[in-house]
Amino acid sequence: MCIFCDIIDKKIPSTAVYENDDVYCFRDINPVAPTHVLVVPKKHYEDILDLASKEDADKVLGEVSRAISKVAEIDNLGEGFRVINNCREFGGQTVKHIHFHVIGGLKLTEKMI
Ligand code: DGP
Repeated sequence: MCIFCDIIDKKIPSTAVYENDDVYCFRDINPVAPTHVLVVPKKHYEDILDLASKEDADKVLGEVSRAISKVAEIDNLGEGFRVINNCREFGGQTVKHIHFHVIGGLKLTEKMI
């Protein structure tokens, strides 16, 4: 059972921002900024290392980058934003279905790395 697969299948409600055949983008349940959207490939990959080992990695990452651009357009993030992918336990990943946090809507001052 995967909570993001259930969200993608609309078994669990979410607030959609953008969707196409390959990705689903919805608002994070615990937003840390005015925009906090999760960009999620519809096909299940556990994390970025799992995806990288698959043949369709290039296509999926291309779709992710285009979806991020759509989200930025929809939420007026032209001045900038941050994209975060947490990978596995030490990266702080809690949901084991690859996803990219798009965070923005204010000036992000804290440099984490
Ligand atoms: P991560 O820690 O990188 O695995 O981020 C998982 C994110 O998923 C976290 O910011 C909260 C969000 N999240 C978890 N469950 C749900 C849910 O049921 N709905 C929505 N919209 N977001 C969720």
